[in-house]
Order: sequence, then structure tokens, then C-alpha cells
Amino acid sequence: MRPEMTSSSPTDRRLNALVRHLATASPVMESQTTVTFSPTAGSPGNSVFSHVVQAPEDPILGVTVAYNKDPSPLKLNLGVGAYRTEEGKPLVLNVVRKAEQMLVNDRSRVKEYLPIVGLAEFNKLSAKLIFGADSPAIRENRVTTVQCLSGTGSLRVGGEFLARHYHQRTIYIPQPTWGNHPKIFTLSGLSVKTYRYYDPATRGLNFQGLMEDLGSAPSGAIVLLHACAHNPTGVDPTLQQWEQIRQLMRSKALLPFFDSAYQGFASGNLDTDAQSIRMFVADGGECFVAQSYAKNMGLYGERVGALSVVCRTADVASRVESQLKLVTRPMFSNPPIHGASIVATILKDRNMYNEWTIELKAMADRIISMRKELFDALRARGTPGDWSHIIKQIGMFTFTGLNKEQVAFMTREYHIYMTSDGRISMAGLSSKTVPHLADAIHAAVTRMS
Ligand code: KET
Repeated sequence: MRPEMTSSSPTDRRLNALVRHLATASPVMESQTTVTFSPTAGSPGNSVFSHVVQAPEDPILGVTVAYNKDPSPLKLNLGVGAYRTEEGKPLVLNVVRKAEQMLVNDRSRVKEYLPIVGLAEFNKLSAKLIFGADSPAIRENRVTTVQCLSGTGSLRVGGEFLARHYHQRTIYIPQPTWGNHPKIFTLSGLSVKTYRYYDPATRGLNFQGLMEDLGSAPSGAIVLLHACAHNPTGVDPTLQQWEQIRQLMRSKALLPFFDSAYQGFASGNLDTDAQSIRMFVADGGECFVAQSYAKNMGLYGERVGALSVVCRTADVASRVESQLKLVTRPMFSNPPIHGASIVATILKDRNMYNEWTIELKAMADRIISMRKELFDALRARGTPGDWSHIIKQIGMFTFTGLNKEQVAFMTREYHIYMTSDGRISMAGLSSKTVPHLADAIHAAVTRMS
């Protein structure tokens, strides 16, 4: 083992580096770092990286890697949450194409760096979209919004800010949740705990467990909430339940951190899907919101999103923003211009905005019709079990209840790819592929139970 290696894990080392970074007000001096001399050239097999072990594939994006390697013409990717057309093709929205054309035709546009906080117009419009056009918090300048690298980057920037400036370092995330959440927040420097969320017996919300766990969380703890279309379960609280969650959280000074990756995808309506967040903002309290345009505008690869922090006063919001800049500047300096310009072009023009809502609703409706078709196909096959959760669940995913072995069987025998927790991306399904999936589920349930 080389002298600079320790037995600690990469996560420990990352956190130690973070602690050292935060503890030193001045930049780390060159002389404080240990530099060892290792040969970087020479005979093969002598790599300074020979100790590096092969990492496992990502549990979600790795499904696409496996799918791409499968030569079968029957193969079907229901892993990643990415919308496909009835023909199984990725979709670029018409309104996005139109906005891009306008941007290309505008010769006055340049490729200069954006400010550290990103495109000002995009930030303003994003806050309006999530909090509502008439939001008092926006009117009172109590919201700061910074453009980040899609939903993931927004969560990470928020997490790092909280690790530096908030008195409580514990964040509670639902059990289960999107697989990247625990990694993002641990690497931000927070300590991650879970609260009960899903009841496998009812395939619905474990509301009592949720309230008990948040009720016994330490005062001030951060709580990650999926704004709508919970991933992976497709189970959301009702508005009445949200109100009870809000009251409990405010009474215990728990800090809400909303992840909004599916606004418009749950109900087909942008305002309806923002209701949970707006309830928390309406009470005048503080909260964090990470917004993504990956799904609702189909801008997956453009990496466009925003972090908003709602504060008690305009003065606090302005100071929070100044510190968010210190998080992003050494992380990615400033965000990319293209995706944010597309979003701003669409959001600021009434006609384009309306066109977007129609296209968004069509995507949401197609997913809902896939739920119905899959449910009917399983009923027609007499597949054992109650499959009504397929039509009750909300958003991009169905949490089928299929176990790891059944999923592996469906991949092996039917070339159907999905995450091993039994989550299916309904957005990847079409009328043509429903029978194949229903056959596979039927065989898995009858032969592998
Ligand atoms: N939050 C949630 C709840 C979420 O499902 C995703 C992506 C993100 C944030 C991040 O999205 P971004 O592309 O950074 O804006 N989920 C899908 C893709 C992925 O895993 O990266 C998925 O669950 O399939």
C-alpha cells in the first residue's frame, strides 16, 4: 500500500477533504499537501492506478448499459425514466424545436459565460413556474433562484449549502426513494436517515409511519419531499395528508427540501403538481426546491434545472444567494447557456407556453393510457394478484411489487429491462409492447412466485 493510502473509504476521504476545505478560511497551502513521487510512464502493468477496483454499474443508468448490449429485437427498456413515443422513440417537443430555431436565427446571441447564478430570466421564470405567478414570496423578493445542472445538480448545490450554513446536518429521505438521493446528500456532507413512506402490503402510502417518523425526528432536521409523482413508488400524499405533514413539520421546525423532477407529469397540469410546494410557501416559512426540466420539457441531456430557496426576508435571501455562488463557482463555475435559453424562450411567450402545456399533457395522458392497457392486459390473462395499483399510481413509474428474481427472469427470458426493485417506466411502454410485457409479468408471477 502506498503511503498516502489509508483504509478509509472513498466517501470518508471525500468527506474528510470537505471538512478540511471548510475548516480552512484561507486556501489550502501547497506545502500542506503530501506529494509522493510515482512513475506515470514505463512498463505496462505498473499503473499508479492498478489498485482501482471495478465499480458496479449505476442501478438505474446501468440498466440502459445492459439493454444496449442485448442484440434481441424484442428488447424493451423500461429502466430509466425517459419518455418514449408510441413508436418507442425519444421525443423532442415541437415547442423545443421551435425555441431552438429561434435561438439559432438570432444572430445577436453570443456564447459568453453566464453569471455564476445562471441566466437571470430563466431563474425568474422558473420561480414563477413552481411557486405560481402571484406568489407573495416572489413579490416580496424572499426567493433566491440559481440555475444548476438539472435536478441532480440543484439537489447537490442545496445539500452543500445546508452542510455549510445550516445548524442541522441530518436529512430525512423517504424509504424508498430515488437511488441517487442518499449519495448526493452524503457527498454534500449531510448525514442521511430515512422515514417510512411506502407500505408494500397496500402498495400505497404508509401515512402513519411517515407521521411517526417525522414526529420523532430531531427539531430542525431537513426533510426531503418529492413534490409529486414519487419515484419509484408512484404514490403521493393526498392534499389533506400534505396539510397534516406541513403542520407537523412547521410545528417541529423541520426544513422542507422539495425535489420537483416531474411537475406536470403527475396530473398533466403544472399548477396542480406544484400544490404541495405552494402549501408550504403560503405559510410564510422557509424551504428549498430543486427543479428539473429533464422530463417535463424533455431536456434530459441539456442538464437544465434550478435551486430555489424561499427565505423569511429579502435580506436573508440575498445573503443566501451570495453563499450559493460560493458553492457553485468552485463546482462548475457557471451553468450552461443553451438549455436555460430554450426554457426561458418558452416560458416567457404566452403562445409557446400554451403549446408546451398541451404537449406535456399529451405525454402525461399517454402514460395514463399505458397504465390502463397494462392493467387490462394482465386481467385478460388472469394473472394472479391485484394489479389495481398500476392504475392508481401516479407519474412516470409503476412500482409493480415484482421481486428481484422475477425481474431477472423477465430480463433473461423476455429481454425486458427494468430496475431490480420492480420499478417500470410506464413512459417507455407503447400499445405495441404492452402484450409482451404482460406475457412476461404473467410468466414471472406464475412461474417464479
Ligand atoms: N429527482 C428525482 C426524483 C428523479 O427521479 C430524477 C431522475 C432526478 C431528480 C434527476 O433528474 P435530472 O436529470 O438530474 O434532472 N430520475 C431518472 C433518471 C436518473 O436516474 O438519472 C430515473 O429515476 O430514472
